[in-house]
Amino acid sequence: METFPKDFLWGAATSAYQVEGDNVGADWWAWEKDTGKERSGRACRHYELYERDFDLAQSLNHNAHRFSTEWSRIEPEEGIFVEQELKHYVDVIRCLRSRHIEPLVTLHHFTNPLWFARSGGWLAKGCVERFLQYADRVVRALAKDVRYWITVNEPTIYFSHSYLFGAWPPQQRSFLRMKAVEQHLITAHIQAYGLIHKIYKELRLPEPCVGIAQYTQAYIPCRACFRDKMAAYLRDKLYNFGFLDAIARHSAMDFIGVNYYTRQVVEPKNWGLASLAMDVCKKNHRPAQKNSLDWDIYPEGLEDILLRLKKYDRPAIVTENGICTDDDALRWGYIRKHLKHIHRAMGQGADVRGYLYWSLLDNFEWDKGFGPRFGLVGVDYNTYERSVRDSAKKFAQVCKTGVLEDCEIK
Ligand code: GCO
Repeated sequence: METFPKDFLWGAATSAYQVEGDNVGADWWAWEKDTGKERSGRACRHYELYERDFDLAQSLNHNAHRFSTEWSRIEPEEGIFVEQELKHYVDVIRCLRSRHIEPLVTLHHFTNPLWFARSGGWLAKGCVERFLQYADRVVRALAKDVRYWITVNEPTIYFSHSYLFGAWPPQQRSFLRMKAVEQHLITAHIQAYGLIHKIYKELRLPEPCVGIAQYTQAYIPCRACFRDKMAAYLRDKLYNFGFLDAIARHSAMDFIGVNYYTRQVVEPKNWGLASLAMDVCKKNHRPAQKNSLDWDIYPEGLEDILLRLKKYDRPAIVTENGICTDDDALRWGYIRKHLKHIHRAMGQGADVRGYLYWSLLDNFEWDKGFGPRFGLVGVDYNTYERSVRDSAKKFAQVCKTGVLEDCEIK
């Protein structure tokens, strides 16, 4: 039996574009249309249904909820801020607070306004200033009721998918452009960190907690050979810790948001840079249970990551951990195993303050569309009816008591 601290944050996470619906001003909206990708459309209609969704979160004993503000709603044209949309997010936060749920707000979760993308996006000169102008308006509007801010969600996933792999808009395939975007995102975070603290001081509010949500995964050498071990070491250093090291050098983080799902079994075909950076084992030498996107389930990797994050001497919050599956018993097993490994890490000195399951709702899984179902709460995309899964009810018991009972798990 594992017991978590009384003040542990328990809940779930979403992102605006994936759940709200009708984010017509975003770069993703145009990209889906132009490329014939599955459309996000009305998503889960969370923009209209958020009160009912937060009633469900409250009924599931969540005391925290992470969501993002949609930049393209708030600033549909450069310099034009829509008060009504800022008011919407004020209402969202009031709704959470009235249900005793702590809001954790993400400013950038993969999507950009179309005007920003057309002005060169995160490659353009002035991109950081544009982001800071948006951040300034949002933080000033919401500061009174928000303690936790996440400036950028998974910067490494964003710049690799959008500027190196060419998988996401603007579908660039350039190492140098990716590095330029990485640098702009590092600068944007550092300056947003300072801006948020300045605003709270101006408004005479208690200090906020500002960080990023860092995508992490376990890199496991497929064979005990030097090449596989070297590649796994390099990916871990660059992909898991590179961005964090950069912002830590500027002391620009009050906590570390940790997103963790899976592992990567590393097996470079040759000594080429691309092979060392990206090749994985495709022969299933290390079989494991998997989610519906074929990602290995590897909870021990989260324990290792949390222990190695101690070097930053900052508290961690697991800001995303979840499984897309049609087998809800597997979902509960996934949650339990990861909570067990978080607790083991805490027992070895990791300062973990919370766990937010990805996701509260089934939602739009980017270029994978609506197929993968991550939600504690299922969504019927025809009727928008919600259905609370058994795993959500089991997790609710842990959220209520802070105790993870021993039990048979899949
Ligand atoms: C991410 C994003 C989420 C995803 C989730 C499942 O981590 O990629 O934060 O938007 O939907 O991780 O892939």
